[in-house]
Amino acid sequence: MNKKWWKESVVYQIYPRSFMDTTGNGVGDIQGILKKLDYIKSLGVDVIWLCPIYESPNDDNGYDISHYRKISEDFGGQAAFDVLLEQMHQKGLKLVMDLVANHTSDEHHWFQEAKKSKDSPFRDYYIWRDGRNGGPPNNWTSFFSGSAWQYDDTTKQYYLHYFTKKQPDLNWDNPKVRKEIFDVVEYWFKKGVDGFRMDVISLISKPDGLPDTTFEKFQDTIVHNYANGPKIHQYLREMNQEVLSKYDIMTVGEGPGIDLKNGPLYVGEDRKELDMVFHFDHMFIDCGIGGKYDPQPFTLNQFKKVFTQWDEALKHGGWGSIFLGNHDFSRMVSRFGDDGEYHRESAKLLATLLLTMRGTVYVYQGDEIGMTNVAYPNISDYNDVETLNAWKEAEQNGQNMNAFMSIVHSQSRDNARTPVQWNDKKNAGFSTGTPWLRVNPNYTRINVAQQEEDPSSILNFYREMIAFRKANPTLVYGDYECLDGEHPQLYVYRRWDEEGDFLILHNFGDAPQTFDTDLPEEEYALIKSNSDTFASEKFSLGAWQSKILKRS
Ligand code: ISL
Repeated sequence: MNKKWWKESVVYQIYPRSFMDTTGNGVGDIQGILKKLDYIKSLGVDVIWLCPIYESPNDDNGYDISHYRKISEDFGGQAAFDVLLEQMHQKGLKLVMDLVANHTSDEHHWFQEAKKSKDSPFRDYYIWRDGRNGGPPNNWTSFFSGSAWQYDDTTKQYYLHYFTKKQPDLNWDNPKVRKEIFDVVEYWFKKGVDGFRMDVISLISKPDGLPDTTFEKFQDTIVHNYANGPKIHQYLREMNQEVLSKYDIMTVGEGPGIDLKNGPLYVGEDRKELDMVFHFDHMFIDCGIGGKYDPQPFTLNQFKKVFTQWDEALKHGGWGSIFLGNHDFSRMVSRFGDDGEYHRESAKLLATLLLTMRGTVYVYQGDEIGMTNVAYPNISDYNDVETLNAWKEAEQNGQNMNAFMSIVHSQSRDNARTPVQWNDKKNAGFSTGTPWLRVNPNYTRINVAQQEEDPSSILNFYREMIAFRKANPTLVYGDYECLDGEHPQLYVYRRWDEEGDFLILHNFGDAPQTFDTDLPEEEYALIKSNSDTFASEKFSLGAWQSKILKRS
């Protein structure tokens, strides 16, 4: 297996609006990140991935970019950014930016020009079609509810938008568009940026003829109509050849619709496209026919299977990304752990899982202290456009809105966007003003300051686990095998190479469990656990306990 710095890295993801506000306007900023750089460094991570900080009207909180080369003044502008990059590099931290190139904001000057007339030199930067029978050109729906087409009165055509109507999709079939984007990427590399996370990169090549979808389940429409279009690999190779290959950087493509079959095509080392992708097989695990807002129960075995199958799919010449949450999903401890009685244990269990898997590890801000989902009482407390649109649609469909509110509580992206809980003071120490999104009321209990003081906190466990992974490259590169034989509550796997042989056991539940195995218990030593107080037999686990055993 080829060794690379980005394979060994632990990445810390920052959603800047919610990280730390230094101006008192209620919105996080770059100065806030600067203030907390030593904290981030103290976790032992290597890379920071910053969600978009470019100029944007914020219809989708920065994922609608109106200027690719300008840092938003809301976040402190270019000057603050330059200081951040310099200080990060001085501290040995790398910076990965977010490239949102499937779409722009409708306020980007390309779109402003494009919509003026059918003859605009920028018209072909976007995807315009005539309507069909007095309605949109096809039956596609947006990720954020409603039609994926918006009628434009000036030129009497529709434009395509997979996300909000303020996020028109770029036309990557136009070589000028590709050139523009490659130039943007190069611009940031020249400034010293160390890589890109590429937003919905799987969607950039549109299918020939934009055919109607025939699928009932939105997930299927994504896979078959929106993602992995006919020229996707051509465009990624082109980007690699033109820009990426010239720099020592890392790339991670975000990909709805990336699955076990096509995943290796994006990241195969010999294919010269991307280094890694984020697939969503475990993130969409609870989506029903109606998608994310139609949640369905899932089993631990489904969850384990995702990790096991992806490891298998990428082990020959590819590389994975290991994450359990980000700014688009509910909090990992609320979703895959227990945010009640076993909050501490289960958050540590999930940390153990993240940091003992093969792949590059991504930790989302706040997960290192076990931040949980929030449950705002009113829909007006929510900000996320996906949530608000889903709410409107449910109302129009006559759904029971009390029941829908509990779906919002479990599914809303705002669960992950509440301000970081720094201390138990006003607004959790995030801002002296009014936070753009209300702080989770549990900040008095769950916060960084309190966990700094507690040697057995979740925070200190993350530090230990990150250091442990760094000290044991077997956990980065070594082989993986799942050994629990589809146990409904245990997840047990082996990680090994010439240097070490680890057995990692997790109990995803309250009832104590014993791993039934022929492995020789006497040859194993307990190296680490998320709890000292539970089961002492090596292959036995208390509620939400994890153990790392090493074979002699
Ligand atoms: O958030 C999702 C499910 O709730 C995903 O479907 C998400 O929309 C998809 O993974 C794409 O996400 C990315 O692009 C969006 C942006 O809103 C997300 O924040 C971003 O991560 C459009 O740019």
